[in-house]
Amino acid sequence: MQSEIRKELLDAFTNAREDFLSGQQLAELIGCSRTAVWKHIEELRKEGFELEAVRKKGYRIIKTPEKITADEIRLGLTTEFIGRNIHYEESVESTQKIAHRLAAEDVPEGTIIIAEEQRSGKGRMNRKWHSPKYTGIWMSLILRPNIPLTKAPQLTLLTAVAAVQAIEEMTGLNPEIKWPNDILLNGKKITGILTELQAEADRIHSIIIGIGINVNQKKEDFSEDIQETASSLFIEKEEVVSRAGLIRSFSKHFEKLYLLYLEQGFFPIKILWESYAISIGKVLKARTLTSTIVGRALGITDEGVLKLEDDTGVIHHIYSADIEL
Ligand code: BT5
Repeated sequence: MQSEIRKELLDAFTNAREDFLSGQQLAELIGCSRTAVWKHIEELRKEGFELEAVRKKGYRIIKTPEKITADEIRLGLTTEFIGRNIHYEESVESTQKIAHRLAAEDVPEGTIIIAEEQRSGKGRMNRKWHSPKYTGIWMSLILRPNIPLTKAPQLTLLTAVAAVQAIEEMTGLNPEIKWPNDILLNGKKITGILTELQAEADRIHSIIIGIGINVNQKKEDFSEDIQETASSLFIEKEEVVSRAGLIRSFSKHFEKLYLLYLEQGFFPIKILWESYAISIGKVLKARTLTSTIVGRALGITDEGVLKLEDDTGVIHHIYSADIEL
């Protein structure tokens, strides 16, 4: 956990943008002593921030560290509650596991758990999610919406829209969504989403959304089994992308969509989702736990369920499946 002074210091630098802030100004803004300001500035330097200090002008931040730190995410974060409380770890089994524990401890809605590496990252249905160190965004987000259990999958779709918008904003690339939870660039998977619940019979206590984004991996960073099917923003853009910047952008887009969803329901999200979806209109193969259905994707229902029309004209509603294009 960061101290309140540190949080306010980073907010002050965020608001000042490129301007210098003097020790005196910072002390007044934060309501602490100049010595305390100086002490926190030294700590930021130790974390890898570079600060320029100019006599009679003060300080400004000119470079942020390579590793993601909670402080770096906070510098420039414009949200009200998504990403405001950050739990950061160097190496974990899975951020979902920590999120489940924290959710039960009643941390604030919008808390994010981020790790530099996951030793056993989780996909859906007990599959593995590769999460090598310092290369991607491995993060879980805790939400507490007042919605019925059956609507929880809509939040997976909402998350996919937020992730696409953040990737577009940060890279100019145009990813596409494959129902329900894959984000692809040039047909290769760059992002996966895993939605889990803590719930009683008819009431959601928390929704834990896991998001994995391949950011700066090179081809050889992927294990052999996924080298042909996975990609990263670095591979597609041929430039290193700021992970902290991407987390901030995701948080901003997510918060906007989530508030819209709570106010107006799924419909506006559905329109956006369909505008990014690759699968609509195409013939797909959906493997569910019990059967395989081939059909043309007509779209999603207002609940977020995939509609497939088979060649006899029967429309199937797919709640959960793996899709082959
Ligand atoms: C997903 O599962 O796509 C959900 C992934 C969610 C990961 C996040 S990271 C933060 C949070 N903490 C966790 O422990 N998990 C969440 P699924 O649709 O089942 O896809 C899994 C399949 O994708 C695997 O079986 C591989 O084939 C492939 N895969 C694994 N790692 C990948 C990667 N880094 N990039 C692309 N494909 C990958």
